[in-house]
Amino acid sequence: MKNRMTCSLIAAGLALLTLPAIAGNKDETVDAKFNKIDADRDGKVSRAEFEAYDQQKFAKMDANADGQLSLNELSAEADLSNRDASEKLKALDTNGDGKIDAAEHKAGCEAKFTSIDTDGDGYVSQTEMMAGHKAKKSKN
Ligand SMILES: [Ca+2]
Ligand SMILES: [Ca+2]
Ligand SMILES: [Ca+2]
Repeated sequence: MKNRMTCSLIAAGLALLTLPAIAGNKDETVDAKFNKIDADRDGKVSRAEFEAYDQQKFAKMDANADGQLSLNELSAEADLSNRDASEKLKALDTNGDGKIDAAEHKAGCEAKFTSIDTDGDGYVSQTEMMAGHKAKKSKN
């Protein structure tokens, strides 16, 4: 798994976006989350499903509906420590304005999908999601 370090780090940072309440919990949560994302229930998460879920997440986190996620919105909704939230913000805020806009969020989501889809078949299986989750946890 060491050669997956880079992927894991990316996944770790980005996974926080769609793992709002997952800190310190167990695999059932990944299960539940997977089922939520897998809208057509075919047992795998397509990129479209993943992005749809992420967009919902974004809208939900964007408390003041300005189309951007501030550090406060990130830490509030994602239930992150301030440090984690600011790390995530730094990772996704590619234009450096201190907020995550929809495009940045989507880019992060795509990168995350790619990093989690370790066999590159264009779908995230439950196993892959679990592995991504573990990678995140081992970082924390
Ligand atoms: Ca599916
Ligand atoms: Ca930005
Ligand atoms: Ca896959």
